[in-house]
Amino acid sequence: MTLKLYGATNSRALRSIWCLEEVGADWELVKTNFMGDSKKPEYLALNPNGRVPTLVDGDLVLWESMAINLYLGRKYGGDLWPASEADQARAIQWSFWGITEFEPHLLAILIHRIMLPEDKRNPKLADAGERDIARPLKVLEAHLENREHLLGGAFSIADLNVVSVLSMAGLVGLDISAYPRVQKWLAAATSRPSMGKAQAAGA
Ligand SMILES: N[C@@H](CCC(=O)N[C@@H](CS)C(=O)NCC(=O)O)C(=O)O
Repeated sequence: MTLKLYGATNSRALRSIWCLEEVGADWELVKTNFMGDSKKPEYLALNPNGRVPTLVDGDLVLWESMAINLYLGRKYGGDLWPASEADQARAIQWSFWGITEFEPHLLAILIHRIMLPEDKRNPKLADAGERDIARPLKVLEAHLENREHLLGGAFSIADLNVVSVLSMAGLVGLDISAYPRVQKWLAAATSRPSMGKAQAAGA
């Protein structure tokens, strides 16, 4: 059965689009922009938050990008889903960490340096985001000291989920050159063919 993903590539839906491409699912994009389409009654019936993405897999309607990716990884991911319970728990840990420890800082920079009209921006919030993101970046840099991937051996759903958040760094012009291992890990993950396919999915 074809999975349906509602969203657009210029949104957090890209995370789940990337995951769908990485797991090689049979899926289709229901193009849904997050300004108008996501507020229409038919979409709100699927996702009352009025946000993207939303996944439909048969009877299952699922929102929240990380929940979608963990589901896709577990059900369709093959080796992308870690084999041991301990690594599965670590994958969940890293995924939550990405959206709680990284995402708010990146969003503060995005909103107050790029998205809002200049007279509505609060540069202090953007500067605070840039300052505070150093803490999780240091954690990641240290973690990658002896490993190429978050769980060690191979690229997993943990890498995909954290990279899918941190890749916003490029968009907001965040300089991460002080974290060379993070930079290398990010570049390797975002140059996977699945990411290229994901970005082209909205065309
Ligand atoms: N926590 C949600 C956030 C989703 C979200 O905020 N998506 C944005 C686009 S990046 C959206 O739909 N915004 C429309 C709105 O907030 O009304 C997730 O990760 O899926």
